[in-house]
Amino acid sequence: MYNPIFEKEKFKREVTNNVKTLFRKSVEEATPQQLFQAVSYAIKEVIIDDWIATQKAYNEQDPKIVYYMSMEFLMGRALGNNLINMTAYKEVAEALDEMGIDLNTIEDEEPDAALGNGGLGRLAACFLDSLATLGYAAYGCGIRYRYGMFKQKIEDGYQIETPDNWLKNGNPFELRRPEYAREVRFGGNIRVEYDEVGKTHFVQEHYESVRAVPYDMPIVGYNNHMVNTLRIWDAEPIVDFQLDEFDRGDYHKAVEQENLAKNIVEVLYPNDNHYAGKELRLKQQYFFISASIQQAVAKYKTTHDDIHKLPEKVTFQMNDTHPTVAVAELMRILLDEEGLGWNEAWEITTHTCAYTNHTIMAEALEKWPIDLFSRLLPRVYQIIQEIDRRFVEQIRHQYPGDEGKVKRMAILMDGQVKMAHLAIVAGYSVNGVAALHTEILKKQELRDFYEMMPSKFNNKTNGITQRRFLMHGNPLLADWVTDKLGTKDWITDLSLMDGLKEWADDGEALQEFMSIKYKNKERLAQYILEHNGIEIDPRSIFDVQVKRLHEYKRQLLNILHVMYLYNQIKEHPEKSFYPRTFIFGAKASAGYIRAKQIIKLINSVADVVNNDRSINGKLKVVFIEDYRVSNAELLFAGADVSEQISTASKEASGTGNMKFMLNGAPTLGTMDGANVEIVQEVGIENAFIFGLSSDEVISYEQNGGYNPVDIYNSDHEIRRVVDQLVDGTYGYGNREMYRDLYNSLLNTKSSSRADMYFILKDFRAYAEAQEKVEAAYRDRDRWARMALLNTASCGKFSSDRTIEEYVKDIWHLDKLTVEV
Ligand code: B1H
Repeated sequence: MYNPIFEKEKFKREVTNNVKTLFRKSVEEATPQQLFQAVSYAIKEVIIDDWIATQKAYNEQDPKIVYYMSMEFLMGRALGNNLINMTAYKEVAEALDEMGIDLNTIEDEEPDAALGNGGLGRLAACFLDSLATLGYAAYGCGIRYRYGMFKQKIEDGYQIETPDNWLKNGNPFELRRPEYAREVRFGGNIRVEYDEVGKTHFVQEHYESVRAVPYDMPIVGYNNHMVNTLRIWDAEPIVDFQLDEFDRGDYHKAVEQENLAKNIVEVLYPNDNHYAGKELRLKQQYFFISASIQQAVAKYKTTHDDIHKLPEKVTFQMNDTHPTVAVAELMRILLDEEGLGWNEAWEITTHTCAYTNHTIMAEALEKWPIDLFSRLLPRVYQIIQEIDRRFVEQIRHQYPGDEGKVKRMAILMDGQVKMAHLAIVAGYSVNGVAALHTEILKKQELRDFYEMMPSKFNNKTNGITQRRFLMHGNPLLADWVTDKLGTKDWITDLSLMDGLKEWADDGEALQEFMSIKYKNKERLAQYILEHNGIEIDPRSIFDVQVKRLHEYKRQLLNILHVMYLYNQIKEHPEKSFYPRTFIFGAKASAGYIRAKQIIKLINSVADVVNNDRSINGKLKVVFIEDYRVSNAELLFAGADVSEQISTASKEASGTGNMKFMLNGAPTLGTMDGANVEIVQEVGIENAFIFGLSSDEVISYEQNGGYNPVDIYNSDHEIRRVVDQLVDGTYGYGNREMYRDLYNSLLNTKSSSRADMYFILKDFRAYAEAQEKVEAAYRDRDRWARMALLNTASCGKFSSDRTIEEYVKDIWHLDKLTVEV
């Protein structure tokens, strides 16, 4: 216990006092929500001291800073995580217990900060945790959405979206920083002026602007007094003073500006792996980027006078293409505000910005229509035109006569601004997020760019933080690991997990390991009973697929297989069948109709199967409502099997796969994304791998697909399952309900290609892999060994390792120490 506030009695007094001053109540009278607030403010008190000390260390040690630019930070809840990282969790739980307060209940009062969709946003959150823990100076830069990822309700089997009013009760951990507000300008036109010495000036006029006001959230490092900052921007209208000179007194414009401010940060776009080409989305992007870059440059200038040396102290990491306008915004500031010439500005920019690619899904590629882009960001667009002009010249110089290259590589082409091309041309680093993904980028998607600038390309396999996903999510296993390793050092050095392999053949240790799993399964079963009203048996195999709903992730393959198993059980009641519980959790983007049909199908199958008494509860299907970071922690801890069954080549990395592995659930998956590396670490005998390889998928795709009808015709069990989509079995007699899903599998006319994601092609292999799961699970010792070896082999997948690689190969940051 390092801080006097956790002198138990003092802390208790603090909580009591907070309840009193905030709510005029006593602890006994306060609601759980009020207690959550009171406790959080008491914790924030302590954090603030370290936060100040960290800022002081920044000022004194002048480290290089990484600005992690991201439209998404999927933070989840802060209270428990902060306590873990302050190494005060158990002490605080104890102190509260003495006051008659249950910490778990209090934690459940905190809304998830769901400022992200899925893997990409959660990765950003894990990275911040690791940066602070490892002692690197970093800011997360993003948007303070008024509404985060929507809340999912399931009504009659259908997904219903309701707004996520996460700020309703206020956010005790955030700090409003109006002193750092910035102005961000949109639209209007650019007037060119020449001054007395003949220098050109670009003056934006008739623009609309908003005031960007930062809110800071503390990012507590583990046991090191380091507190970094997640800076998320809110928008406020500039009403009274700053209408530009042409528009002063224009009431209409004032109202418009007020609306702009209100709309811009209103809501997170709920699309995962899909680009929403909406004007408002582009406004969001420029809004937070302009504010963040202005801020970063201003901060640099308070202590440095040579702007040319910016890259020595500042680096901007662009989390996918969403923040790529940063490139042009930095150029604008250097050219127009710092008065630099093009070449020196370009030199600085191309040593400051770096880009991470997170997907090869074509529908996720950001391409903005030029007319929209140039209307909204006229000066930024001019700069991009010049970047493009020079780049095309370079292509022509390097590949004379090859206009194909120009067409494929230009930033501006066919009336569009291609954000990935801009990011690659201006970035000093381009990285993929798993080995296979990076290879596919180099050989396929970005091949031309790789050929032209090979040294920019590198891989950084994703990782996850063990502080949240083991220590907080699975305290029983965390304590067991500490006990077995004889040290807590794995908390900041996950490679030490390797030492658990020593116990892989120790009967007693295996039993302990499995009894912890069993307790976590009971905890999960309890959650499911409370939230779904479904009773599940913790002795059954918990087979879990939780992730965003997307066709390429193939939840449809999973549920079709459940339908197949159900047929088997009905037809062969005499055959022994190990009881199984299939657990799904997934949000579908609001406009993604087919994804929503799959959710409905899963719920229909659940309805039929769970209510069929003739199968004696051998099979249960559960759809977890509102899958999110907080309930994910329970799901990883309680899973036996980790479903990672994307069509090979489509999942750039996956990070859920790593969270399951850490918690001792073997992977049932394809050779896709980071699964490949998981198998490398744990050994193929400790995973269940099936299906087409990425090379096979890509080769089919290049030849126009494959014919699923052959499989449908030749495999009657598959045919039966597919037919059940349209024979009323799961449509409550309605044969049309799943017609579109049926067509998507078989009918070339329904979509571009029949069975685009090779579901029928991989079905048999998947069913066989599932049989192997069952066989392996029946052998309790074998399974325990396998599960333990998964936990023991997960060392590589800590985001600490990932961040150290970013630091060494890309960012070159200095380590900081915080003295208190
Ligand atoms: C990932 C996205 C994504 N890749 C566009 N791409 C979005 C793309 O709102 N948008 O426009 C939102 C998200 N998300 C995920 O990133 C990959 O699918 C995972 O495989 C990967 O693990 C994760 C982190 O790298």
